[in-house]
Amino acid sequence: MEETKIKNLAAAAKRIKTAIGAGENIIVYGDTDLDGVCAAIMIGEMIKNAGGKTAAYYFPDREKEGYGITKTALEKLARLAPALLVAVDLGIGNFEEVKLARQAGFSVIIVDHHEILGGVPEADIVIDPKQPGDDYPFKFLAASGLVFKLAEEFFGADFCGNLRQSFAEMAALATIADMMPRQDDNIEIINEGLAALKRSFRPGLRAFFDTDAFFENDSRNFKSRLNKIIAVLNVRDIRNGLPAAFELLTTDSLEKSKKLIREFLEINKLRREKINVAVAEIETQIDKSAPLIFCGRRDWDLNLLGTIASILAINHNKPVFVYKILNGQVQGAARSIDGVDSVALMKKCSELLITFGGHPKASGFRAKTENLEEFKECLTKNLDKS
Ligand SMILES: [Mn+2]
Repeated sequence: MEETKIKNLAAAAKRIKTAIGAGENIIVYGDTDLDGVCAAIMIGEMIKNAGGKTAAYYFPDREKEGYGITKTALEKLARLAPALLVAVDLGIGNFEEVKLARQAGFSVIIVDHHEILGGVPEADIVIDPKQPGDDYPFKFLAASGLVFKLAEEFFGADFCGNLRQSFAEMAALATIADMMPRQDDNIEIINEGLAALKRSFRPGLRAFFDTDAFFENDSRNFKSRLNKIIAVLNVRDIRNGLPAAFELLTTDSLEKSKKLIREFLEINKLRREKINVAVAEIETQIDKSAPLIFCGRRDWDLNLLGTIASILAINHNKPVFVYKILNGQVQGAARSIDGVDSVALMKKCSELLITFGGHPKASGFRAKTENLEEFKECLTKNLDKS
């Protein structure tokens, strides 16, 4: 019997090869978190290794344009159409934007691992193990894990040696950073990737081990070192349209890598201070009798909301919804606890939201400010029921 494969993996590999062969413009579109960045890098390296070229990388600035495939992005990328747009670690909730993209002349491949919201967008090819009709037994690969599987399909027997190692290390880092369950395929990816990471050829990773000061206060334990690397790579700053981690993981200069790492350590220190201030501020105002924590501010940094929510969810063992107030809208992050699926919960209140999506324990949303009170009530009411 033939082994069950992730749905559309073969179709996507073939479509990308066709695009390379025909010299089509290929755009790699990724989320700005480490999973999105690693997945995008792997797609780019896949194209390069097959003799092709990536016409553009695009990472939406969550602060300015929101999460996912955005209208702003499509306007900026329109000059490249017709083109193949490969979206990684996002897209599964972008019903309208995918339609617009195709009208504008883009072929769209979505490689995502987030929860399916009632259906999938009308893209040319959708890979998401959670979509209907996907019989692959393991459903919890990171987006980078999916791209690793796609690379296996794409390269076939040529996927070995240094090439395979350089993909495995990315997939492992992303799987850990995205906090995917350490089961089945993920264990294999993590084991293979971490072994590769220790002798990485990538200057951006080598530099961590070559920067004497980097691990100085940590134990020599590889796990704690790894967590420190991931914390640094998770710096979400976007410069010149590219996430900081993308710059580090793709540079060919060891010197530049070391300089970037020192910069990221500084940024991280400031981040941590801001997070502590925000958490302390929220904790003074928590209604202890409420089944959830729900609050927002205008001056919070959007990139920090997920971490703030995670800390609060752990400290108080309640689902947490925190948001930044923008103009007439809010953008927020949700973190949940065992037994409460934040995506399913928001689905029950979806008429009050502009958009939402993610994983049961880690998700995001956008809403009009005028609907916030009602959204909170709806969440509370449905939580009480469950
Ligand atoms: Mn992800």
